[in-house]
Amino acid sequence: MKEKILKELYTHQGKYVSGEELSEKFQVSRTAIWKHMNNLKKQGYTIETTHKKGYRLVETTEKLIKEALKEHLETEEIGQEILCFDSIDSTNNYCKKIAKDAVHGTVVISEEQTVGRGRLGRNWSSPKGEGIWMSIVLKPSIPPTEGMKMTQIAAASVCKAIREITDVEAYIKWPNDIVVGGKKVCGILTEMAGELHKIDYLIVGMGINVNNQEFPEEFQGIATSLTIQKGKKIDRKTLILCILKTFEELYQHYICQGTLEKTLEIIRLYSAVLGKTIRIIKGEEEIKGKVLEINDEGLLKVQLEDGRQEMLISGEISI
Ligand code: BT5
Repeated sequence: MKEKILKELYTHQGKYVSGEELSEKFQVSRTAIWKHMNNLKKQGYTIETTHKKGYRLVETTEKLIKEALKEHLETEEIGQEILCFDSIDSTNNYCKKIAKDAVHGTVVISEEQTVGRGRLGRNWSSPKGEGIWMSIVLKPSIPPTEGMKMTQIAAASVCKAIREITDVEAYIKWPNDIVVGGKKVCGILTEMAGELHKIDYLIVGMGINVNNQEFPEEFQGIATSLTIQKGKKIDRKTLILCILKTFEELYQHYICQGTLEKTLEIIRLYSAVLGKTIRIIKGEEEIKGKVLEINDEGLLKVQLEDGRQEMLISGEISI
């Protein structure tokens, strides 16, 4: 019911809808409508109420609304189903729960995550309303060994979209970070379920610091946000729409052509590591190497200090 009322308010595009009209349409009492409105307000929606005219949804940049996203979506498969939450443990966790029955391309977004996750069980700070905490369910017919290419497609789309929408000079720190001025503005977490030769589904989670003004002490010095870089607020909706559109273009190119060519063009152009000397962290051990290339499979070719060359498939590096 809450969803239906919200949709009705949204389709009136900022104009008033009377309680009577709503109660007739949905066959519930006006008191029930009033209670639903109060609940929506508690969830953060700005709904103006006047005695004579009824209710009006004020669209603000403060809150992501499914209908508003869907109205401007320019994709065929990614985001045909969108679920927006006020608070959730983790959008990746939620995707896992629904993945079996979810349609390919389902997008889950939450205003906050209470247990946002990074790789290897690390924590991902996801404060309310400040970032884009979003996951996509994918069901491609590709072998599991190719699954990690989705991280590259996601990284390329987020980086390109940030540049297009905000003009912030974002770079890709292989394999799963987007950085600005050496600090992390986005992290990507790709998870996979399936058998040895077949993927059941993939979940690509993106955490983007958009309007954060500050960070917990532990992340100061390593994290930044688009607002901090740009000096003004960024509209999350516009950025999400651009990310989904770019993701779909790169994804479809990869699925149809079987190559990462388009993605790699972006990854190489905006690489934060190509040609640089990096530290490769392998458990307790740390070795230095110079990045020679990102090959056609998206692997990192590194020249180690002892003269050997190594191909990194994924993992932990620092610049
Ligand atoms: C990542 O892991 O960078 C992947 C982050 C993925 C988050 C998204 S949000 C939507 C979806 N749902 C989830 O639950 N997760 C995904 P990793 O490379 O392991 O980096 C984690 C490290 O980044 C932490 O150990 C912190 O040091 C740092 N960190 C945590 N929160 C941060 C933030 N908001 N901004 C920048 N750095 C952060």
